[in-house]
Amino acid sequence: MTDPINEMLASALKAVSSARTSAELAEAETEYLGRNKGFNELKREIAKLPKEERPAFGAQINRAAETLERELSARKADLKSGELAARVLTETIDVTLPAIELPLGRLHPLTTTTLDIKATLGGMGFEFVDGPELEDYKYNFDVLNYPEDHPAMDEQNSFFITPSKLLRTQTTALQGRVMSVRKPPFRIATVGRCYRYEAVDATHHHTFHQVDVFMVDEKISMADLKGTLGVFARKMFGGETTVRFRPDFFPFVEPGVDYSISWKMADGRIRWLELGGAGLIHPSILRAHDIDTERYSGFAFGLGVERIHMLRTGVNDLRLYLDNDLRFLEQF
Ligand code: FA5
Repeated sequence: MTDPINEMLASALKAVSSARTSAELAEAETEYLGRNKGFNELKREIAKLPKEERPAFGAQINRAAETLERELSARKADLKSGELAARVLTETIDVTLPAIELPLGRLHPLTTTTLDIKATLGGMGFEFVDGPELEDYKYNFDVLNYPEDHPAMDEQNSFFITPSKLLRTQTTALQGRVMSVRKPPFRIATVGRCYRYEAVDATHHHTFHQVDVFMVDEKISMADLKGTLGVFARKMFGGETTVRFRPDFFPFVEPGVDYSISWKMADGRIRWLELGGAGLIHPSILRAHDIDTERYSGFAFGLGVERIHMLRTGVNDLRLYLDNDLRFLEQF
């Protein structure tokens, strides 16, 4: 009497042992263990058998299929390691070939300047807070005491997105945001991108970066402002730098000043270079945020990040920072 199960197992094992590649082995596996094929096809015969013979027949099929699976996986491992060894022999790498040189990136000069600013002011106890570049008119102008149509706004023609939303023209816009959620004392600094609708030239861009620094505490005076600016300037520009104030107007400070730093030129002469604006925070701004002006006062100063880098390195055109010309960027 023929034994279909053992016959199938015998031919399956033969196919397994004679398979010479993983692909041939996979074919044999499908042939004998695939759905509706080989042993699975044989299982359909169970239903045709007398009831009492069915369990034994089923069990025999399962045992045969298990035997085949064991052989298959052993042969699979054999073939794989053989194929790997063959690949290792045929695929050689010439390690003496020159490598493909990958260009190495570096930080943008404005990024390194920003990191320097952060390290310096952070070390002086200022906490960095970010404000949105798409700012509310309210924070950019209203709460900073700009009356509508005030001439001070002419210098800060803005890119409006809606009548009440604009690209911020100054990082000073953060002041109102901070004061609406914090109570003094606080020392805050922020640095980021600003935008103005400008006629672009070597010292003005439509897109540039500013730092703003402000603190509110008891008994803050112009002396604190000058002392803080002096420490900041010496850390950023060197040990002998001094700071000079001249009266200026910004609607959010009283008194307001612009400040310059002394710059020793190659021939030893001192030049004064203007850096930015500063002053004592206008009491009306503090009052608008329920800060008791009998007890608290504050200072604020702001400056351009590009200007800092230009002074330190002698770059004479700030448009270069946004040109993304590697010949410029690779110098830093
Ligand atoms: C202001 O923006 C005030 N918010 C500064 C301030 C802060 C005053 C706190 C008082 C208290 P001003 O418009 O001068 O001031 O700009 C400050 C600095 O930002 C400038 O000195 C300059 O370095 C830089 N800056 C302004 N506009 C541009 C521009 N279009 N392109 C490049 N840098 C600019």
